[in-house]
Amino acid sequence: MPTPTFPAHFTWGVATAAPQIEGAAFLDGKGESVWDRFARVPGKIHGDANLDVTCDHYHRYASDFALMQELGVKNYRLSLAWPRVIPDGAGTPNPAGLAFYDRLIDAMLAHDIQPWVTMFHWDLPQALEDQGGWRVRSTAAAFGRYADLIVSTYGDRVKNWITLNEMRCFTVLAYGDVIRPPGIIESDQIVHQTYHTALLAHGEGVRAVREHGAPGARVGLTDDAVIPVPIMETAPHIAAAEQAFRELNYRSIDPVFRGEYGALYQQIAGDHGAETEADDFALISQPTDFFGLNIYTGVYVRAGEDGRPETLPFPPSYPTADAPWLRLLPQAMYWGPRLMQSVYGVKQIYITENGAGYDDVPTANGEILDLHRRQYVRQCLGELHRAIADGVPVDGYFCWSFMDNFEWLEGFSKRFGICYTDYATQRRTPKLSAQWYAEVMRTNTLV
Ligand code: GBH
Repeated sequence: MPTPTFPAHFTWGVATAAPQIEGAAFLDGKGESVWDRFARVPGKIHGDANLDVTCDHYHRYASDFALMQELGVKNYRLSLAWPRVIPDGAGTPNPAGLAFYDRLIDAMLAHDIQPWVTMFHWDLPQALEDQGGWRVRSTAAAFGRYADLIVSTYGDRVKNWITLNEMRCFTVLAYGDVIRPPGIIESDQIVHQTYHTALLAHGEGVRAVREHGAPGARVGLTDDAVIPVPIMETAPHIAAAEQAFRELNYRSIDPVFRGEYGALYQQIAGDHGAETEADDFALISQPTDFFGLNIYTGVYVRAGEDGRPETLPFPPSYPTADAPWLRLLPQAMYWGPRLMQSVYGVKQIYITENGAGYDDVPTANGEILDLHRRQYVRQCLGELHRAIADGVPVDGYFCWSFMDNFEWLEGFSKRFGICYTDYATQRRTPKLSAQWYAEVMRTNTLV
């Protein structure tokens, strides 16, 4: 088989998020985020780690961009911290915070790196949480004003915008469980409401880019859709996977692409569904330019005897990365984009995250031979190439992550970087996977 070659102009990049790398959590006027607060509660985060310093990227961005440039990174997906820009989320902007992102974006461009900016990657200003957080519509309105500000300020240099990262993670998995901030379990109705507010915020983000973006500015949503992988690639199982795809993502993709909560939402939510207003779905379903998929894993699905999709449980010893949820299933990288195309007719897709978390340990001579990560990412890219060859419109791929960073509940115990972060010295060392990925980006082939 010839070495798989990606289309000319395929976008290769790396990804991070502000709360996971910046540190400087309370410097230069930055407001407290819900994660800054939550990390202070003993026992919530592995090793009681916090976000105060993380990778100290706030002070080290110049050398980080120099390293990216050395590796040949041309596209960088980052997020801006809402509480750095507007400390209480809704009031007066913070000039020092705005100036920081000004310097950051200029430095990126000086290193020939294009910014792909996520407006929100989970770090809600604590002051907004105290006023109801994602439970209340006013948070979507505040997000809209924040989006207006950042698009007006940086839109001359930022051409690609992502409104929100993974709505499920800061709504359903946050207000429906105690393990993520705010750490309070809410009723089903409120959980549905938090998701609805997130959808409204997405709509506000799209509106902001249309109103204030430079000509040619583009915007999309990044979702962590649950991806069904048919147990066999035969017609009945593929049909079951298509049906499962709709059902597993009943809360997210229908409103964005069809402008409605479908029948399944009504069926599942019953009387506990979100309270909606007449114009909500026009805002939520404004046309976007691309769809971002974060793909790490999937679920196996087959057609049951009645043809209905059946999601198969994983046997206990099914292989995973060093995170129990990250079951190694590279075909998700084929089926995720393909189902977005076949079920929702999406015309342009970017993989905005993919990678694997392992407990990397440097060898005696300081190398990090992360053969497991390299292997998984290579398999995933093979599946992505197969999707493109089948006509699925995938135009780019961002590896998660540029460097090891604050891995949420896992603190610093799980490493997802292709560069190793030594937290004691803040030294970054490209792992074997980074050396390999650099060659993939350079040659546009799956070397
Ligand atoms: C991404 O989410 C995040 O965008 C990124 O910030 C993070 O660093 C990266 O993953 C690696 O974790 O507790 O069993 O319900 C990936 C999707 C969804 C995976 C939530 C973990 C929780 C599993 N994540 N999921 S569980």
